[in-house]
Amino acid sequence: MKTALVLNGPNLNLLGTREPAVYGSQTLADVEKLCEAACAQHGFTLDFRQTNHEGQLVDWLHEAGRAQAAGTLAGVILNAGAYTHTSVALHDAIKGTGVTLIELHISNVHAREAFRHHSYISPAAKAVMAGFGVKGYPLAIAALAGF
Ligand code: CA2
Repeated sequence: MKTALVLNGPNLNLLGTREPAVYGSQTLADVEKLCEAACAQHGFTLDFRQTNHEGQLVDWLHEAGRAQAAGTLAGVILNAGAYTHTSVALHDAIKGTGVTLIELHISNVHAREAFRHHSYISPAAKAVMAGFGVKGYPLAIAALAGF
């Protein structure tokens, strides 16, 4: 059984505690449960992680690249949070590993502040999802199953 790796970046541990109009009221633990159910449906094992540190995300992407090369990983769903808009290092890690990756945002970043309109992740991603709320996570897992 292949693994779906779901990586969450900075401040996503605060989900459900503030800004419910933007991000909804579900917590990251609730999101993990949604992902568990989607993985059970699509025959994946779930590996669900969150970090507030850019270098940790880079290390996890390298690990994902090795797992994909070994045939044990279906792909990565990455909500890089604010690093989406700043991180050349994440862009390079995705390109450098060749990992199959879906960029995901809970909110529609294009309907928000101008500084959220640019993504360093998008040019390196296989697909991009934004604005589906936390339901985007199970949708992205279903999409991984279709690749
Ligand atoms: O819409 C998304 O998923 C974002 O990736 C979330 C990031 C934001 O910087 C991106 O522009 C879009 C922010 C995550 C922080 O989430 C919080 C949730 C509740 C309370 C405080 C922060």
